[in-house]
Amino acid sequence: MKASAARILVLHGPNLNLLGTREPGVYGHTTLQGINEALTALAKELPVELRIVQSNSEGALVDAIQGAIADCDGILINPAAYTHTSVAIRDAIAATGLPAVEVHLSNVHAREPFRSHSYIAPIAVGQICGFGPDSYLLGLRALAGRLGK
Ligand code: CA2
Repeated sequence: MKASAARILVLHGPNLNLLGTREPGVYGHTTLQGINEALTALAKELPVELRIVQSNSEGALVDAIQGAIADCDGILINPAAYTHTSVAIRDAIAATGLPAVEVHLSNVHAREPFRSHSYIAPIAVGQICGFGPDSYLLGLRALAGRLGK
């Protein structure tokens, strides 16, 4: 019998809906839709199934993470600014018991000092940053590998 594909929740945090439309000097010209299309194409190849959510609200992100307990095998997350502030998102990911990979477009360690601290990294499988949209694709490959796909 053919094994079913791993299911991955992809989460984009606050302001990432603005990608490609504001501050291209920092975050590039690729839109969030472009990133999601690239992730969807890679997901077909691996193969894995994706559920993609973007929210500007911490509570909505926590709800989506809790929802993953029922029907996902892993989490790929760019928590955006909540990376540096949110114990709630960290606790929610830890509570799922699911492997999570943290990704960032920019190299958070080469920017303002406050961006070097992540509440998420200690409970993540790993952190990938600085490769622009490719951070997401590298993260998806890494997570799929961790899930045996
Ligand atoms: O580099 C990343 O992916 C970040 O997660 C992006 C966050 C930032 O707070 C993190 O330190 C690093 C900010 C996302 C804001 O996205 C925008 C996109 C276009 C215009 C304005 C903001």
